[in-house]
Amino acid sequence: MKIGITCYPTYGGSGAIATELGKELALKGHEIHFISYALPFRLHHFMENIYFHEVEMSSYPLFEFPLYSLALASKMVEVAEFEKLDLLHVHYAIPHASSAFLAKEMLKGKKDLKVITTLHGTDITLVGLEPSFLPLVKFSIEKSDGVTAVSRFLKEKTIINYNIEKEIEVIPNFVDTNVYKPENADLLKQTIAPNGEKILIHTSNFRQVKRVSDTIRILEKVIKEVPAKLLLIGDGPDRSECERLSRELGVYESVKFLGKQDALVELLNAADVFLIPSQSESFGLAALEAMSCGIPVVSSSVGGLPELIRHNESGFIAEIGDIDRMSKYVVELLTNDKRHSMFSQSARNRVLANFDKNIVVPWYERYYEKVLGA
Ligand code: GMT
Repeated sequence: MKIGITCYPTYGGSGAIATELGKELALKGHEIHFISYALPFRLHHFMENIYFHEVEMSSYPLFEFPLYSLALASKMVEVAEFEKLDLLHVHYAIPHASSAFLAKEMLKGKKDLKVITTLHGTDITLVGLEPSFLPLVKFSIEKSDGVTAVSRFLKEKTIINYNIEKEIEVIPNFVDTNVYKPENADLLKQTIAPNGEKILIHTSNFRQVKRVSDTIRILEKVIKEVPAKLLLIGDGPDRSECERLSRELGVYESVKFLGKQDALVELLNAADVFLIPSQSESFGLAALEAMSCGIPVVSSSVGGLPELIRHNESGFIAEIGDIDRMSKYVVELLTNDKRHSMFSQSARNRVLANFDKNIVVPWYERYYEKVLGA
C-alpha cells in the first residue's frame, strides 16, 4: 500500500507511535510518506520505502497566526495525487483530521482518498473539549473513513463526550520488544546510585497532566524507608516547579533531572520501579516501554492505564494523587526481591503477549485493508 502518515514530529507518544508504525510498515514493503512540518524525531536514519514531505509555511503580514492546517491540507493533496496514495493515516485529531477531510474533499472527482484518524489522548480528553475545537473534532471524526483509539477508555470517552455513533476500532500502543528488553545495566546503576540505592524512574513531557511533582513527593516518603534515587527524564513546562519542590522537600540531592534522553532503554534497565502518576493517560506508552524492559510500574488509576497494567501482577495502581499508597507500593517492590522479580517477569510477559509490534502492526494493516475494501 502507499500510505501517507501525518503526526506531530516532536517528542510525544502520538508522534512516536506514528513514526514506529511507518517504519515497520516500510520494512514490510509498504511505501510510506510522512507529511508534517518537520522530520519526525524517531526518523533520523535513511530507510528504504520512507519519504518525508515538509509542509512549508509562509508568513504574510495579514496572517497574525500561522495557517498550518491549511498548508497541511494543500500538502496532503499534492502528496496524495502525485504519489498515488491509497490512504492517509493521521495521528492526533487536531488539526490533522480536519486537514485530511479538506484534502479528501479537494481530491473528490480525481480519487477517493481514504482517511483514517487515530485518537491518542489529549486531542479527545483535553484540547478537543474546548468550545473552539469541539464541533470541528466531532465533525472530523465523523467524516473519517476509519477511526481508531489507543484504548477502550479513549473509545468510550470519544463516544460520550462527542456524541459519536461511528464505529471506533481500539488498537493499542505497541513496542519493539527486541529493542525495549531487559538487559544488564549494573555499570549505569553504579554511576547513578554509587551506594547501592534503589532507582525510581519517570519519563514524560513534564506537562501538568503528568503530575510529575507526585513522583518527587513519592520519593520523599520512600527514602524514609529505603535509600533511593529518582531519575526524571524529559522536559517541559513543569520542570522548574519540580526542581523547586525537590529543594523545598530537601530531596534535591536524590533527584536527577536528566532532560531529554535518547538512551532510554539503558536508563529504564537501570531502574527498579517506573512511576506514572498522571491525571489523565489514554494509554501510557512510557509505561509500556518500561514494562517491556521488565520494570514494574506504579501508576494512578486513570484512563487506559488499568488496561495496560495488571494491578498486583505487573504493577500497582492507586487513586490519582494518593501519594501515601503509591509510596507504600514502591517500598513493597523495593524491599521484596521475590515479589519484584515476579512483577518484572509478569510485566515483560504481558507486553510480549499483547503489545509487541508483531501483534499490533498487522492489526493496523488489517484495518487499512478493511477501510480500503469498504
Ligand atoms: O497528550 C499528551 O500528553 C501527548 C500525547 C501525544 O499525542 O503525544 O500522548 C498520548 O498519546 C500516547 C500515544 O498513543 C499515549 O500513550 C498517551 O497516554 C497519551 N497521553 C495522554 O493521554 C495524556
